[in-house]
Amino acid sequence: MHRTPRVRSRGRPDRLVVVLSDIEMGAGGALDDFPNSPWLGDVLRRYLDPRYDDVALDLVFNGDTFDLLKTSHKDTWPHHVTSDVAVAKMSRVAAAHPAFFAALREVLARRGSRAAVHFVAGNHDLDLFFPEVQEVVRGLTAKDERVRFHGHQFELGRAFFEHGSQLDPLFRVEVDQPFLEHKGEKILNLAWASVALLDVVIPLQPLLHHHDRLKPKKLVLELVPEVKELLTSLAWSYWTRDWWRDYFGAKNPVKRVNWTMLKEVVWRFAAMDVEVGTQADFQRMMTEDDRYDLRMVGHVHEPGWWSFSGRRVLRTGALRDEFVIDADGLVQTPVNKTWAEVWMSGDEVVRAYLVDEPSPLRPPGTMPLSIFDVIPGVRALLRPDAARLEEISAQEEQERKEK
Ligand SMILES: [Mn+2]
Repeated sequence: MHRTPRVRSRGRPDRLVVVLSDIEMGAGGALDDFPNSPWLGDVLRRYLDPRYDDVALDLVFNGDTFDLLKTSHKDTWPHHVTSDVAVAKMSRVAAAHPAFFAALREVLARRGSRAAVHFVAGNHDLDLFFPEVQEVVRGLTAKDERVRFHGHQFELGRAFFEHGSQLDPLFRVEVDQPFLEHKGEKILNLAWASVALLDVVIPLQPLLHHHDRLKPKKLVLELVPEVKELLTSLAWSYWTRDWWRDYFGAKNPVKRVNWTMLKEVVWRFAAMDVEVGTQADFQRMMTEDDRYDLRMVGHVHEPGWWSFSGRRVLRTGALRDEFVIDADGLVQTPVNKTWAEVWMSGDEVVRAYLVDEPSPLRPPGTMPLSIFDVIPGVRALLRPDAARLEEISAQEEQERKEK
């Protein structure tokens, strides 16, 4: 095909795309990883400033906006998520975050057709695939085409948006099959790792919710080894339940789950640095594919920037609350919040960058002052043979390596 040579130009921006990920709004209280939706509402309202008046505004919530995975339903964490269960969880989260929805309504009302809100599903809010859940969100924002649900990914011109969990082997789900049929009901097709988390780790939330917010993970486990012991023993007793392997064996014969994989999932919650398991090959993506000048991802809760010949991957950090502890575990420093601003002109990405801001403090009484307060609670749950189980699993791993 003959193509005319030309120089592609990037004109004056006519669109601002604001990208936020991993907000993980929960159902309120101490267990909620993001109790600051009034702060988020203020951030969103900044884009009502007159200096943005002559560009279109797109707010992109790039996955894990709502922490529906960790939101309980009737005091349990069901892994058969029907639309009724999903709607009930979504309604609980919405009730705890009126300021978020009020800000979206205000932005949409004041900007009219020159604003759009995009939701990408992440591994914590796959429930957004249910049309019934989308209706709940539309009911709180706008019941028109300005509020869009894109599933796992979407593109605006030469910019591509995805949460990032589909790049993570542990949390990848079937792209074309968000639902399963189970006993005549439509249920969410969760990744096996999510099911394992629901069964093993998430029920520990009342005890360990705050430790899930601490970084670096390895240091947390060195300082509070009882947590590692507890997770290992719970994972092991889960693993040795035969029905579990039967269930997943039948459902997914290709990807066999083994003990090491299960342990990785469980530890990732509290014991591993997320990067270890989830480093996607952004460099290769940019080298091999010239369709996009910008790819936006989130998911691993660590802001990042990769580039290759004018193409870029930007990774937004978590907006949910996280804390860095010092070497003695006595000082907790809130991690800054990062999101992205992308300026576009038609299909072209003109410029893109990360915004970095100090985190607001959690409301009084919603976090422990000391990370060591949990030790008696964790000890009470420890099985006496936990140390022995740790030995067995170390042995098993050794044998596997020698094979
Ligand atoms: Mn995620």
